[in-house]
Amino acid sequence: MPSTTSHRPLLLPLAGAAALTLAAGIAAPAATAADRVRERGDVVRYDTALVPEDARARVTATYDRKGGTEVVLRVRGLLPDREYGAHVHVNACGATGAAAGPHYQYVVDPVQPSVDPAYANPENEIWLDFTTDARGNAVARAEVDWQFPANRRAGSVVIHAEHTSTEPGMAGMAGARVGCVTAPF
Ligand SMILES: [Cu+2]
Repeated sequence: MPSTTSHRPLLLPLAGAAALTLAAGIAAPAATAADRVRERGDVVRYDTALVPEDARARVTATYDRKGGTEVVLRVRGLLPDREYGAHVHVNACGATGAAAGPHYQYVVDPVQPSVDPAYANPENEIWLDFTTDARGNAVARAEVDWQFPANRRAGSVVIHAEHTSTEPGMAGMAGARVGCVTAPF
């Protein structure tokens, strides 16, 4: 099933009324202070038991003046009272969970796949684990003290079957990729 998320305009409030549309294949512009990126849409489903048909997600990234990034993930319509893992991944969502590529790392681990907690940690990656409420909804928020370089953006938020491990040798692992939301970071 193709991604049903749409690329919405990226608004640059400090650059006057300029609005840049992110088109496929065109690199995103450098984030500058107080930029904000929003994406809302259906979740691409890889596990239809863990991600019901009408699941929805919204991703907001805010780039602050101090060089930090805050990402908020809001999900609706997942299974109730359940733990999921979630991270920002390198590529946009695709037909399979693997298409999103590895976790986005600010400092890239020379050893891939990266399971070294020195690299696979929530300061160097963006982790958005959540536990749904009785209605299957949740909000996750992550803050890091860096921003995506203009020539190396991230592409998606992948939802996983389990919360994320921090154990050496398993760091960053969170079970199967069950869903994905493309986001124009
Ligand atoms: Cu992940």
